[in-house]
Amino acid sequence: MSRSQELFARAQAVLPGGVNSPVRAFRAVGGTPFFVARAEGARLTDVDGKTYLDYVCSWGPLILGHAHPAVLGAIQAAAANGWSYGAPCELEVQLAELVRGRMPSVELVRFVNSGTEATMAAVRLARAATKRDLLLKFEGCYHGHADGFLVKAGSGVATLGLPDSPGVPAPVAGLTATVPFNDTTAVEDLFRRRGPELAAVIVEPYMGNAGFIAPEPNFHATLRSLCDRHGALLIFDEVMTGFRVAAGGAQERLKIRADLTTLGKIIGGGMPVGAYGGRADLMRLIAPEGPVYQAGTLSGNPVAMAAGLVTLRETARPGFYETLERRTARLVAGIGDAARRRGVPTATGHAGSMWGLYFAPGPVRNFGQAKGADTALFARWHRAALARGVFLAPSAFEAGFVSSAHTDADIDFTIAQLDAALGEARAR
Ligand code: KE4
Repeated sequence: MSRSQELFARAQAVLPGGVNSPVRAFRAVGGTPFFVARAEGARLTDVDGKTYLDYVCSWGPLILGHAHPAVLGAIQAAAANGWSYGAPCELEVQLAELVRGRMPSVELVRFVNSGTEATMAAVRLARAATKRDLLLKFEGCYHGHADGFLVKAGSGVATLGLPDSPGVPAPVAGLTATVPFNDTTAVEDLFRRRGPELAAVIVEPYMGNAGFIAPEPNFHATLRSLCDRHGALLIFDEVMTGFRVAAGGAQERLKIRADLTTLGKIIGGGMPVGAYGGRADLMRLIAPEGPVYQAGTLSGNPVAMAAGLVTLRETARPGFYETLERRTARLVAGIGDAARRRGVPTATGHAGSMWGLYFAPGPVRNFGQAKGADTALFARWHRAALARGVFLAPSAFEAGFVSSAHTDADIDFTIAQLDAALGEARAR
């Protein structure tokens, strides 16, 4: 029995499913999850000494790779000054100013401790500002695990094939309408039927919780104009895409101004940080300036702020995003070419260093089509890749990431190993 297997057995005696987040349990791909001993750069090393090239990157936060020296130094320096004050500190202001500088639509911002907190608060704010209750989300999008979002959600909910989720009261679920991503006709129809009830539309600008699905050219412009016409707010959930798909996030890439934006992952550099922000007239409704309540014991803590600050500053270096996108494009093209040479129908996509692949003829434009992909083949491919030292997200309904620690040689190695892994997966 390996150390990971021993630890997983122990973990299952004290943690539901042996994990602290469902997708980590490898339920969709089989086998025992490896337990990590340490991580550095683009690599994870497990407790049995095996090393993996990491394309999960902690599900997005680690755009610089693991244990980046500058981030480590910032965390150590901040911690040396104490690590939670329960009172304001300059680091919070610095990170807020940096976020606003990179995302001009975010005129004011509030830091919280996770993406879920950020989206929860943004929807509460939208409902307060519009005095309406109905929320529109898209099938397969995942906005965290707050009750109202667990309706046809992506990520772990899709991975485990769960019904939306028990424990969400029907009246709450009833306040969330869903339509397929990229389906402007369905959106227009919903606005026609229920526009006066709609507080907000919340959307992942690029879908990263059902694999990777890009928006079609007119999709977001249609959302923007429908929201304007009907008095609803547009919330861009950029927890994953923020500072990942471009220096200014998806809203810079798509040239769409959201009313509210939610952030997470990269802005904490691997420490627990979420944020919501946007139009000043909306954000000024948030307590203590306004009546909409939201709070958090550890919000804005100096260590997390320091990690986020240094991470974002590092991404501001000249050519940072261009290099990441070039490497990601090479990776995706390499895998796609290998699959085609093997006669395996494959649909690939990427935006910046966020990427995905479906074993399906494609194009995949919504969650319904994503669910038609060959997930059994994906599971066999995942296991064969892991044996070859490449760690992909353990679900066909998750996006992959490339960090600035991944070198061109790593990309070449990965393409070769994933090609061989596909050959093995097909043979079974
Ligand atoms: P957290 O509460 O997990 O920090 O953020 C929730 C969230 C909100 N919005 C988007 C677009 C997200 O992608 C997420 C979280 N993403 C998943 C990965 N697909 C987190 C990984 C996990 O749940 O273990």
